[in-house]
Amino acid sequence: MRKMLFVSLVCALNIITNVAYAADFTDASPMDIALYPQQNAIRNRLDLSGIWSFQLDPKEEGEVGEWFNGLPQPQSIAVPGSWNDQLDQQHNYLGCTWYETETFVPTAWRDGNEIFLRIGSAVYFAKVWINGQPVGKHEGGHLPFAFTITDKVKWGAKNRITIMVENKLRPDRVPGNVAGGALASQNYPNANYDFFPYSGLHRAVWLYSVPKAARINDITLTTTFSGTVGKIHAKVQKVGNVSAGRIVVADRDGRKMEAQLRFKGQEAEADVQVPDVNLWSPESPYLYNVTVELGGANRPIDSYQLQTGVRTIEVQGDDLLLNGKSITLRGFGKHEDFPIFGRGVAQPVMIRDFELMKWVGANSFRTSHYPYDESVYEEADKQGILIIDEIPSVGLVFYDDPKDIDRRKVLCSQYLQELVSRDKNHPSVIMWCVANEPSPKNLGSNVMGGKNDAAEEENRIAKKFLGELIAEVKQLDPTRLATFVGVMGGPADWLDVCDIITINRYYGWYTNIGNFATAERYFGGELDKLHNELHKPIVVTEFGADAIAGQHANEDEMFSEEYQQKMINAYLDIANTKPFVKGMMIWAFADFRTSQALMRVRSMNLKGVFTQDRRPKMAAWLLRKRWVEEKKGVY
Ligand code: GCB
Repeated sequence: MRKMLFVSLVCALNIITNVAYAADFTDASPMDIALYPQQNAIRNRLDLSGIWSFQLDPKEEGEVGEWFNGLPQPQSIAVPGSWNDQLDQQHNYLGCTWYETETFVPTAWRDGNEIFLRIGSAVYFAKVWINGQPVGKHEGGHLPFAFTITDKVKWGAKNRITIMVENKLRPDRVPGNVAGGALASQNYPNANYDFFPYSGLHRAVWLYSVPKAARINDITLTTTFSGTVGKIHAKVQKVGNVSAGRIVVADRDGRKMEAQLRFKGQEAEADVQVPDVNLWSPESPYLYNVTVELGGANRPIDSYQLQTGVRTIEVQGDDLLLNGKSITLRGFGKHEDFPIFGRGVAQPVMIRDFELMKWVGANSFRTSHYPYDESVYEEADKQGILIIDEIPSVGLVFYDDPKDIDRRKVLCSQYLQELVSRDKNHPSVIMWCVANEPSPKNLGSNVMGGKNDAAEEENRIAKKFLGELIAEVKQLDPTRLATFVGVMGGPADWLDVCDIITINRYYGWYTNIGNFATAERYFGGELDKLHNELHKPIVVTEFGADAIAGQHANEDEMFSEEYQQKMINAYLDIANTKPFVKGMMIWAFADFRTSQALMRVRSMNLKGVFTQDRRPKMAAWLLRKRWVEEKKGVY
């Protein structure tokens, strides 16, 4: 009896305290992540990557127990990095966890600065404390969030930073799981997506300082050209009381072009003309150095440097045009995935991936199924690789609890704002992708794309949901293309809202198994049918087959390297006969970890043309032959 009373008292306390805490946590604002932390003559940054203290909290007692004042039984963990494979026996743990580190904030930052804490990615939900005081919360992984912490910093002493992170799979989350859906018992952990639900602080955590009185808050660069003259249009948002500034563009030879910024309110716009412009393209990824300054030229109050390329991207009729010239995407869908690191930033792997993409002659990839680390986009800018940039909206359905659907919509809109805010100045990003394979309830019976299997109400909800996301992202950024990726067997008319049709197809793998002739006929037939219906260029964003590295057999035997190679070759040949196909992206670049499931031997998706440790399978050599040596057709 006494014990029961104690339990209910703890519960009551728990509820009251949670309510009190909830009131103290502000949501992160997408505006605060527009400019990546930068070290320059005025701004400072401190990377807090390293070994942090960590504690699992399966009973969720940390908030009541005030673990934000110090973890009771910490163990070590590396940040960035997923927790799942760093800890013993916790591979499948997705519940509550606590991260803690301590740091001095440099005294030199004290006067005249606003101090921010920026978290590169916390999968999936995070709450943040500084020195035991609540700072803010954020939902959704793979995108950064930042909070100002100036009034909470202790100067001349260590500051404790505490972050609670959990990754519970729920139907009102994106991504999450499907409530009671067919997949509910078919994989473990029960994610509604085909990659392992790695969890934790996956990217760097930064402290950074910016001038307090007046500072640059956001810079949006857009580019066009006419003949040999390029134009860089800058829209600058600031905070504080300063009325002038400037933008300076420098080319590789040090030639400088400049325009003044005259603020009306907190915004200014300016055009910089670039004579004899070097356009940015995969063949020549020419980058200009851009400096934006506030205040007088001799003693700027704030300054920010970035790089941009002058390029345009558009769809005209059946064509995809980069700088007004037809371009075909040759590339991959990828994942951020590596043994032990999980989904944590692994920069040597990232550099290796760019080397291998160049080695096979690829010019593009999709950030399936979530935005990648910022360093990936910087590298793509430098190396001339085109990116389809996707938010983490995989596994969407439109037939379950309307409250969950509404919540998913709010989250997708938030992700789009954060994504565009973060990535809008990268020339490599040519397309925003608002979802991967949103699916009707009765997916599957419709392989040739004819019959529409979604119920009328479901259709209405799905089209509104997807149409609004496309409209939102186009409003945030009218200079790039917008799409979502269509699932095999899904309703073709949902795709109508996209600027360009992007589809995933698996004839010869999930259907027509082993029967190449039928698979090829269906694939070619469906491409024609979609084109006749939608009259837009098509990019096949996924196609492929699992191959166990080292497994050799006849070409018609699944899971062999020969089967994978033959299938990829056949798809590329078919696409070559269809001028409206403007891209072929193989699924996947490298093998990657998934939840446990019957179709996932070793808990891996083996559709990589490279193994998880980046060794080429036969299919990689095929691509190199086609794309680098023979340049067969466009593929
Ligand atoms: C798909 C999904 C991708 C999966 C892939 C597969 O359509 O977009 O996430 O991994 O199929 O291999 O089944």
